[in-house]
Amino acid sequence: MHDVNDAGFFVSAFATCLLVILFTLLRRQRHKPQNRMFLLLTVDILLSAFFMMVRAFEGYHGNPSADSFVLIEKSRYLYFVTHTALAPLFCAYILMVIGAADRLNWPKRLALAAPFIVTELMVLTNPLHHFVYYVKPDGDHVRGMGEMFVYVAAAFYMAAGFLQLLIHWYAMTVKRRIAISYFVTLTVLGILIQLLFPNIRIELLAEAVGLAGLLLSVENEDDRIDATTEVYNRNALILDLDEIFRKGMKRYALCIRLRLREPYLLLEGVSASNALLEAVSDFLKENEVWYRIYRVTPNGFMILSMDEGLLEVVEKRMKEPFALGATEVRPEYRLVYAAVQEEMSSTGEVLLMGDAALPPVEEGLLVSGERLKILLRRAEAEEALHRGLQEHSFEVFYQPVHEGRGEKLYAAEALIRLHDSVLGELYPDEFIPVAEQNGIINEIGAFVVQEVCRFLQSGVPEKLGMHHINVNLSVVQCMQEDFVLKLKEIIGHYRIRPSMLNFEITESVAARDYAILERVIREFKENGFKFSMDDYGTGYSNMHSVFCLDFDVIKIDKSILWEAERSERGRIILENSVRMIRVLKKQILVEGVETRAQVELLKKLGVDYFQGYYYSRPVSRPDFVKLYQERSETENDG
Ligand code: G
Ligand code: G
Ligand code: MN
Repeated sequence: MHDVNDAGFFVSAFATCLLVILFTLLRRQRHKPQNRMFLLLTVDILLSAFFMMVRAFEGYHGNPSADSFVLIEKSRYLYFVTHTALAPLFCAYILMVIGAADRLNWPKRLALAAPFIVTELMVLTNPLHHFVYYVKPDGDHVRGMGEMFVYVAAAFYMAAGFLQLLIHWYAMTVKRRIAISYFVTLTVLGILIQLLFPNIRIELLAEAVGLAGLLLSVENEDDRIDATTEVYNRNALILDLDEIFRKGMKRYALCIRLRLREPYLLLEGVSASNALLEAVSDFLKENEVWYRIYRVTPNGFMILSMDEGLLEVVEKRMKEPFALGATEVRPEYRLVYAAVQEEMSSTGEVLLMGDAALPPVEEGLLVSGERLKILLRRAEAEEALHRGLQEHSFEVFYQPVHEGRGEKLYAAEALIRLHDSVLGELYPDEFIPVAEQNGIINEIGAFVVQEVCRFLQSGVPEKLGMHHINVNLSVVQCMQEDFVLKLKEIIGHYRIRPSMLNFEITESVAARDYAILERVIREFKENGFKFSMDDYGTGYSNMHSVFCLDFDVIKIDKSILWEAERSERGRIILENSVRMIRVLKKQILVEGVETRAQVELLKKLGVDYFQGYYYSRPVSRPDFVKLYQERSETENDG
């Protein structure tokens, strides 16, 4: 019935499967369901080949003994058992490769598996009912009705897999198309040849070789895998997201953004950050059943899932420490969570969940819902900042400061504006915090100082009687290396005296970065620059910095002035603030002055300088110059 040629086919199929299994196991990435299904499929073909091999060898011994007869029968039975699973496994594998499996809920999965379960049970119990096949005492194999069912089920799964392939054809990379076509063609050819020439038992070998092709291409995702953490890389995320949006698939996206603190890195060495990334990705892989993990940034993972419950699992785990060797580490992290079709409308937006500057930590570890909009708006602002630098659409506006006595022009505050070609007018309240986070603040700062220097160099400010121009500084800027030196270089280039510049630093940040600030202010003062404390009375009132830092001027925030007009309590606060600052022998500027009544009130209190819409809004340099030249002309006329 079988000759040794058959055994040759089976041995080859067996050896090929063994090779495929070996390489699959040797590859490091094998945690994904798709890889496990591939392994299962290969093992199934390997076993089929093995049982056929045993049958062929035993059958070749000429007159089989009773023992070998039993062995042949057992192999035949086991071959049936394993071979029945082949088409369903192939179908399941295809569904996983194209990502269709994720979309099936459990009832649907069960329905799809039903024909397999029924036929497999039928084959398994065949010794009881001989419905599938029957072996006559002389060894002849008699086909039963059941075998028809097995074939029909197999045809159903092959057709289903094939259909899904055609539907998803254009979503696959060319490499995948070629590999899968190769596998399908070989399998179909193998079956056909075996049907037409029953002596050439080539089907299993064809399938095994096809599998080897799949291993080399589909299963080998080196170009999609991140080498350190062995999850998908950013490129894979972009391709997958493109498909998700093209097809309108429903997904939840969760981004875990780790912050690897500097002191920690210095302490543990750079490899510690990799170890932490691996520990976090290991946890994610543990839970990877129906979701995919990507490394979207050097310190960020993105998870795409069908399952909303994912957020809860990750939130809970991230509160626990991660073990790195003998030490336990609690990484700082933030989570960004969104429903992909409802809240995110493009691949670019989802990527922003990993890339965009986040709102401050104080507002919570999780960014989702309404706050996603803030995130997206911040990201738009960030793009506008880059555009602004390229298209030169930043402009410095000036708002006058007047003397308390005589109300003459005393100085001006430089305030940055961004005329964006896409979003229109942008104000520093919105973009300065973003610029501080991504470092663009340093370029903006340099631009402002240069513009102010140009204005000063023109000689017009001095002619108008101005003593200096106020420039806002954020603490982030002060932290630049050689900051004071760089500033001196710039003003030296324009031949400006340092005392023509007065830097404003906001009070609320002064508390946190006190040590840095103290040093920078000392350096500034040593070099002849002036200093103001901005926004006094907002946020944290840091008495220590008011007393000890060497400010020339304290700027009382507009909210204090406005509250003084509204309530008795507000008036007491303003009066006592002014008195305290006078005792400290610092000069006082009040901003937000909008009415004559406010001017009179502040004059009575003995405030040194006024700034506000009462005198002028912040305006462009030409408008500012025009305004004061006109004013001095009318004064001269009168
Ligand atoms: O002009 P406006 O009220 O929009 O300014 C809001 C805030 O933005 C100001 O209080 C000021 O602190 C900040 N700001 C304006 N211009 C600059 C600038 O050039 N550099 C920095 N660091 N901050 C600025
Ligand atoms: O950082 P600082 O508080 O110095 O910034 C001053 C900001 O306050 C400017 O951007 C300016 O637009 C705003 N401002 C200045 N004077 C007035 C005023 O009289 N009324 C109001 N509403 N805002 C003002
Ligand atoms: Mn200011």
